Amino acid sequence: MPTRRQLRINNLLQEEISRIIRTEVRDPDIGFTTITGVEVSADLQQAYVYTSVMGEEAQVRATMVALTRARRMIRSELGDRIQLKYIPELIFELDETARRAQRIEALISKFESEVEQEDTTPSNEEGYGDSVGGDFSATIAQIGQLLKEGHPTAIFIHHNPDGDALGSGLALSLALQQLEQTVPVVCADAVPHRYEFLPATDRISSDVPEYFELAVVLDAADRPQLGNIADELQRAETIVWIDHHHTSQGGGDIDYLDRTAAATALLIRRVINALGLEITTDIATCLYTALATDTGFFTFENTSVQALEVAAALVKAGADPQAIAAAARDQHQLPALRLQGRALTSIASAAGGRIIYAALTPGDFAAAQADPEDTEGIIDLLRTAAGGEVQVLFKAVSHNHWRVSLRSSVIDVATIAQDFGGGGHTAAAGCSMSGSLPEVRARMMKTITSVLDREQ
Ligand SMILES: [Mn+2]
Repeated sequence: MPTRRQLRINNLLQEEISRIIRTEVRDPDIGFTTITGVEVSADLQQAYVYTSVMGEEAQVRATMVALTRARRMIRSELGDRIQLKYIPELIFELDETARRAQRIEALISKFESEVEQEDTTPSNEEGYGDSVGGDFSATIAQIGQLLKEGHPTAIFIHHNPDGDALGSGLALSLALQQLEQTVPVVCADAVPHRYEFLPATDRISSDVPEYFELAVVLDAADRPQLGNIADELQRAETIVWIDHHHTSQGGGDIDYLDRTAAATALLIRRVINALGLEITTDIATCLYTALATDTGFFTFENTSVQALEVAAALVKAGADPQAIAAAARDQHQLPALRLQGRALTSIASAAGGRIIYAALTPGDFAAAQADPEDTEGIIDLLRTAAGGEVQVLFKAVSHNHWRVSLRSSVIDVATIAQDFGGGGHTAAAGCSMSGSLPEVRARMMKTITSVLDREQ
């Protein structure tokens, strides 16, 4: 496996060479070209530049010849742009695998767009990694390459896992099984009851494998979100980080962060498609569950046309919307229902009714015989209070420690959560706070009120 330094140089070279080919090399022989990866030798003397070219055989060959012709010019251009003592010799290699995958993806995309009659607007979710948030095709190809190499791999998802974390993790693990890889999904916390219907949940465990080389982190904005298994990540030789959170920092050797995507599942689907793997019924079920739960079953403001189009494609692939909603949304354990009752009893308002909040104390959890996972969905009940612009739920971790969930369709709650060391999305965020309930509540209300005042 390449060292981190090599990986970093590979990334840098890939980025710059792509840019130079796009903007500096003006050779009509060069067709539609994607640099899918760069591999620098251990002594940094040579770099293999894997290139995928769209088009017919003759066009591909002409492009490769033209690139080889241009390599001296590209190399000297690199010398001006990057800080390296020695710019490696460039060796352009045709990447047939990526080309095949691209062709498959193009076919799938064409098929889907025909079926769905989406014509004039280029669909962002259907293409080979293209997206509203930017062009990720090179990153996706690089991740695909790494996954194909078959290193012992572990998938890490965030603690207190939701439908997107679980569905994305299981979908990727199930897809890699088609490459004869057995990849566990590690999570600090257990699978909530409502997600036990998902296929292959026996792959999820809090036991981090003794040995793994590659770690794929999903749906987590930063390392602390992994909970008490975060430190285990250091044992990986290479980390791939895939996430869609607004506040996502990444932190992998390769980061694939599309902050415009409705769910991490959309990114995973692109990776699976790029690998040319099949979206089986089980994989479709996982991805649909992830997408549905992260969009509030297609009612939140992140419910884009793309999200709905992908949902339709997943239903075609075998996902059952009715069964998934019945299991993941409409089933509640009694402790969760009791906890909802307690939260609703505590409901109050501030800032003239613009802030709606509720709290669950350690006593509430004990009386309801409920766990932290039973709080899921309670914040959405608060959102049904008429006149509310911001919703806040305080959930006791202990007497002096609180997890705070924030929602708003009026102000950016991610920024507020960040003020308290948390994060999330503009409309949905969370943080942790220490102190007695009256203390943390007063601090939070003061912050939100000042933001609301500024809005006016
Ligand atoms: Mn998510």
